[in-house]
Parts: sequence; C-alpha cells; structure tokens
Amino acid sequence: MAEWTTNTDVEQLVAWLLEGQRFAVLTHTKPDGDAVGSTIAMVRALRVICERKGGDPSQIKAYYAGGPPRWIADVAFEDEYVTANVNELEALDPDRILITDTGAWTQLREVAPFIEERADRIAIVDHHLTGDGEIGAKRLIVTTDAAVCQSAARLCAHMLACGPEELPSEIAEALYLGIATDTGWFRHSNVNPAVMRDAGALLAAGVDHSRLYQLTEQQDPAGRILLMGRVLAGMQLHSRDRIAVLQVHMKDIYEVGLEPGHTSGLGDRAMGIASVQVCVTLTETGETPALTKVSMRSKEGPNAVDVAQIARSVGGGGHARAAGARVTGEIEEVAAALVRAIGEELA
Ligand SMILES: [Mn+2]
Repeated sequence: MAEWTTNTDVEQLVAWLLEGQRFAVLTHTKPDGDAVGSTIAMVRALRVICERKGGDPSQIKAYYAGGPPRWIADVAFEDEYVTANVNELEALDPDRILITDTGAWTQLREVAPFIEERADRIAIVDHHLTGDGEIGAKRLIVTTDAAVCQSAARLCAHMLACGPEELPSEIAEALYLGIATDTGWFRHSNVNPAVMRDAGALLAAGVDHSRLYQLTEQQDPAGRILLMGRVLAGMQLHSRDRIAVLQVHMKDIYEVGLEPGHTSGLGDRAMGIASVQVCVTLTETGETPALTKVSMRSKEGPNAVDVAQIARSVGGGGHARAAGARVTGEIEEVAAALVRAIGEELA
C-alpha cells in the first residue's frame, strides 16, 4: 500500500496534465464548496488549454459521485459536469484522472470499480491528513492548506502561465468559493496568512465576493432554521459543559419539510458557547441496520481535542479541528460512546 504522502509538485503535475487528451475530474461524494470549486476550476483551466490547442473541450468534465449538489447551477455550467457513472467513465476512457479534495475509498465508493484499476492514470490533489495513497500514483497533498482550492489555484495559474491575480474571473470565482467555504468564510482556525493572500489574489482577479456569499450562506429554506430550533432545544452538555451533543432525528427533518442531507452546519451554533470545547452532531440516516452520521468540531487551544483521531477510532477521518464518520448503531448509543471517548481526552 502506498503511503499518504506527496510525491509530485505543481510543475510536474501540470506537465503531466498537459500531456492528456481526455480528462475526468473527480471529487468526494456529497461535494462541498471546496470540492465543486476545485473540480470546476480545473475543468475550466484544462478547457482553456484544450481550446488553445484546438481540441474538444467536451472531453473534459467534472464527475460527481452520487450527483452534484443542489446549488450547482449557481456556480457551474451544465456542460461542465455530470453525475459520475462507471459506464460513462469507461466510455470516455480518460487518460488523465484528477481527484480533488479527497483520496479516500470511503469518499469514492460509487466510482471505486472504475478507479481501482487505474492508479497509474490518477493524480490526487488534496489537503486532508489521511487518505488511501494507493488510489493515485501521483499525489499532491498539502495539509497546511485550508482548502484544496489553494493547490488548485497554483495548478491553474501554472497551467495558464499567469499569476493567481490574473486568472480568468470564472476560474478565480470557483477557487474562491472553495477557500471561503472551507474556512467558514474566513472564521475557522485554518485561516492563516497564505489563505488571505490566496483569497486576496482571487479577489484581484475579479471575484464577486458578495454574490458568492449570498449564494452559499443566504440560501437556507425556512425549514433549516426551524430544524435548528428543534435540534438546539434538545442539546445536551457533558463533561462540565465542555462537550455539546446535538441530535438530528429523521422525524424532525421531515416535519420541518427538509430532506436528509440538507442538515449540515448545525454544530456551529453550539460552538458559540463559551465553555464548549467539542461539538458532536449526530444525524440519523434512516438506514437499516441503524447507521448514524457523526460530525465533530473542536476549538483551537492548548488542550485542543484532536477530533480526527476520535473519528479514526470509529472508522472515519478528517482534520484535527473538524472530522466525521458514519457509525453503525442507534444515535443514542453512538453519542454515549463518543462522549466517553472525548471525555477521556478532556480529562
Ligand atoms: Mn476541502
């Protein structure tokens, strides 16, 4: 098994990409802003090169396992992406496969039969601490990046032989979306000088910050706020109010008129409590046998809890301050086990 380490750089990876003809740009299931931003930016940059060479840009697309997010039409054109489908990928027979924002089998299940035979044609660009190195022969993993869109920005700029502030605005906008959303609009602990410099360069390239902010942060259906009220009303505090536990039940999701999968981000409210060090949000999936989706956040500080380590202990993964897992078991029993494990870290 190949280790989860970087074995290439921006220059080498661009040279390798430029030799390709047919491109599939993949990312994790349930793509977020960073996943969509990085894939669409790469598709657009590769298409610029392709058109310069007189090639066929329709041979370059983003493939979303499980389908694109509901807000895709706000940030991408219809011909730039498709729902990932093994048959369609096989028909394209891409000679270059780029996977962004993940390199983990658990995040690539729908396309696993396609990618598992093709590691030699696959490059992974990611910023996560863990992944399955054997998926791609080429790996650019920059764990100090807050968003993979920072690496994608370096790739796009190198590919188009320009500075990041000179990128075409539609490429810059996709990249900015990823940086803004993965940092919680520049609020999370992963913000550092490089994040601000990268974001600033993209603004200089013509990004409309307000438009993107409205598109991503001010699009909630009323049901989401109603659900938040229910979930917060049921919040439990443990370990001297240092652990907040939120439970999202199927019944509440349906009663407020939401659909499963539209419930992320609830934990941010509980993280606003002064005493809370770790927030665990548990969501029922409705699957049988019972499966609970877990999302954990922890605050920066001298005794910060590494939630990635807790997530790994139950089969998940992520970042030190933000991690998740899907755990077999009813919501209550999964909650109790995690509160115990986190309580030991805090003790
Ligand atoms: Mn990301």
